[in-house]
Amino acid sequence: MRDSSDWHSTAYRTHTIGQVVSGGSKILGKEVSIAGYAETVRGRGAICFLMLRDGTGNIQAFLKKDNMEASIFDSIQSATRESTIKVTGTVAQKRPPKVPEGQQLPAPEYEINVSSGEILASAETPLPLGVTDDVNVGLDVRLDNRYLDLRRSHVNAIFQLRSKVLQYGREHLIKEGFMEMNSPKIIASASEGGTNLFPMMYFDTPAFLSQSPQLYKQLAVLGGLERVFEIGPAFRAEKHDTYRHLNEFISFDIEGAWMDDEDVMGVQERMINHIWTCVAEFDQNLIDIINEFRISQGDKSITVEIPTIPFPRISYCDAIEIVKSGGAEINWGDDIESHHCDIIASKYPGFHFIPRWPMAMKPFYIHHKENEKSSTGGQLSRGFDLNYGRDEMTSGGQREHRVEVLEQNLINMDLDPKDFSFYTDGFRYGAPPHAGWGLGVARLLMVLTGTGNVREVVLFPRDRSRVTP
Ligand code: AMO
Repeated sequence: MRDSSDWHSTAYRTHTIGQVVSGGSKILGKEVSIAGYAETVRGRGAICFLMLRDGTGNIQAFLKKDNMEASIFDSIQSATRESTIKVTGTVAQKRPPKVPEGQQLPAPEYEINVSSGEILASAETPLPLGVTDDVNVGLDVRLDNRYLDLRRSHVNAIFQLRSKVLQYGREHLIKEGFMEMNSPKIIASASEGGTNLFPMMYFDTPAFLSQSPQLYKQLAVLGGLERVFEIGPAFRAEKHDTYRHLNEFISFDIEGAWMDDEDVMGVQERMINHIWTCVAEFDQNLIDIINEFRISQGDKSITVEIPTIPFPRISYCDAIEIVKSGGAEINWGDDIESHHCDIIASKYPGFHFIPRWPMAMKPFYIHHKENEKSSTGGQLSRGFDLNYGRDEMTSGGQREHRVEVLEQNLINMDLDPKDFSFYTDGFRYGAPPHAGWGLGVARLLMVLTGTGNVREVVLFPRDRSRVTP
């Protein structure tokens, strides 16, 4: 049965349901095997209609007791919803619906006239949440049963879109000369501050889970891999319990030699523009599925508006003035918090960069030019954020490549250069000026899909109260 020259064909099916639905005219009358989840099982006596769904679509299978082994018919007829079933039969065209005279017939639909089948695994009842029927359950129940939640079409569409976003991002960076790398996730010292590390024992040595690939992507660039990117997990032992924080998240990072902050902001906006352009061109079907659900819930539908580039750049100093003129209290040197971002976003509603933060607010690895000061004399850095609405999507910047300044930065931030010698030593033998950024994948997807919580776009989120499934 398996046709090894066609990847659709496996041990359990000759065709996907999508192939039969869209290509039925080419295989009309042919015998096929399909497999999927039982959405509904209807019919009485010697006739049964089984609606089967796989990852590519759904189709009706028609079973007649006279046409098959009675015990198989009986087992399928009594199958519970979401049980997995394989059926074999011929492809038939469904009887076209009656339409008023003069009106065009809809495109032909196909079904399977079943001759044999098999229950692959029975589903227990009741289901903890509705898959095809719209039963309102809370996010916690959904996450506890993510494997079922994922079978709902709009949830499935979100994760297909997530995969596409990563694919388009990758494609774009490779086109711009970046190569993919992987950094260790077990590390010896903090890159993003020492308070939010998850400690662990690495045999007899204390170690931590990595907060970001920061120091390693820089070492790769120092070693001559001029343009690198990584899509990988980052772990933060933050006690936040918000819609945008997780304790494990996927960070999409780049680092490039001979580049400054403005260069990598350019990479970022071109990449986001490319992702949105591709989604608009190739993935409207997924957006439609998400919108169908949103509309059923009374939510506004989403449209993929391709952001124009360049994104606005609002320097930190200007951002502070905008926040002040919006009536909020803030001083130079303060963090720009969500309610401040709302004021900025009312003026700049799409993606916008906030470059040139005060050096004292940025990590030790960020570069500063000694002559770049605020009007009150505060030292500015080459660090930036990318924001959308009230949320930070990305942090990045040009990096400090002068080893003596780097060591002084560590001291200024009460860190011991000795703890970072594995990193600072990489700068002793000639270091190219370089820059990069780290983008929170879930936050970007929250924008694209219009969801209000990163947990909606992360398969198995890890937060303070959740470590399973
Ligand atoms: P930063 O710590 O700002 O910078 O992280 C980069 C981006 O990662 C996302 N992010 C998070 N997402 C979900 N939950 C969290 N707890 C969380 N923390 C951060 C955000 C954020 O903008 N090394 C630098 C990057 C660089 O300079 O290259 C860094 O990690 O979207």
